[in-house]
Amino acid sequence: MKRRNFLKNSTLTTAGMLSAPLLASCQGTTKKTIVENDSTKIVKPIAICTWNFMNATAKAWEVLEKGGSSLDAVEQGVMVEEADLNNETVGNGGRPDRDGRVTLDACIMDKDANCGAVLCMENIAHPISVARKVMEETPHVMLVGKGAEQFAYEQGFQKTNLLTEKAKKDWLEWKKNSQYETIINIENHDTIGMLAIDKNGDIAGACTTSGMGYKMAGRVGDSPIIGAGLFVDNEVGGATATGVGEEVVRTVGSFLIVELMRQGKSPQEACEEGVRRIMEKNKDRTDFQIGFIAINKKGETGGYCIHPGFSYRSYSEEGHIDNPSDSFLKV
Ligand code: SD4
Repeated sequence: MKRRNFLKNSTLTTAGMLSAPLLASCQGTTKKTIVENDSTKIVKPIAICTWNFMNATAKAWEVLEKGGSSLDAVEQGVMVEEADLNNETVGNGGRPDRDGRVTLDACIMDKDANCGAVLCMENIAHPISVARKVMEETPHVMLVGKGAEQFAYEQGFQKTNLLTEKAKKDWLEWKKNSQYETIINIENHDTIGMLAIDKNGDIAGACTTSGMGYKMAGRVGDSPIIGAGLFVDNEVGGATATGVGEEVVRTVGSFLIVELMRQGKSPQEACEEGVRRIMEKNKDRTDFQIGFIAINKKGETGGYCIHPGFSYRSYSEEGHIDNPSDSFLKV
């Protein structure tokens, strides 16, 4: 039974046990609340994404403006970055692992808490669309590696060489020292996580990445993990992350932020608390970046990060805006 129906039915059952006068007053209140909620329901279509990916939010807004769903908006929005060969942290053109293989991670989540993800998948240019197919065409949430790739071919996706000449050259250069450090570009374009609200007030989210450059073979971060790199609850809001995935996984960051919003925090306050929790577990460490963004049902947004330099893009009727994010560390 859908949760709403369950709540509705349990309200009716409870009402059956109440005395007539009390029932009358309860019904009156309930009805009024419903009417008030309906008449004051604020629907603010908006798309936001990690970093200043303006082409991605422009695409998402194009979908929303035409009345499209938040799910289509986030998928098509992040696809822009997956296709951009100059973006070295997402999709085609992403940096390979230490063995020279480009392995991609992505996940997507809709208004009904349906979700799909692909992890460590090679040779497919749009992992977000494969993640959506996992969500819509299989009984599963996650497909990994060869299985994800095979599923993608079965769904009609084409095999694509994702290692560009530039990425290959940089990797060969890196191999000279093969220093394994989880270096995240603090101020450069990075993983894209996107959240959107459509004209019905429904929220969806998507997150896609090539992960850490020169990572160990098989390494997967937070980005395709529902609850870590992305979480949406259509009754509350959504959150998504960029940065050192291991730290986001340890605190189940995006889920935490949505739960904090459920408890009454604004998206901004929730993102700040999310970063604080991570820093509490890393008292002696400042050598990594994480940025969270969040949106609530009213279309209010927030973003917060560890190091200065992170921002998030938003596109709504209020405009197409780059929102510099405040940071835990000030320099
Ligand atoms: C990861 N969160 O794989 C990603 C990294 C990231 O581009 O944001 N990088 O851990």
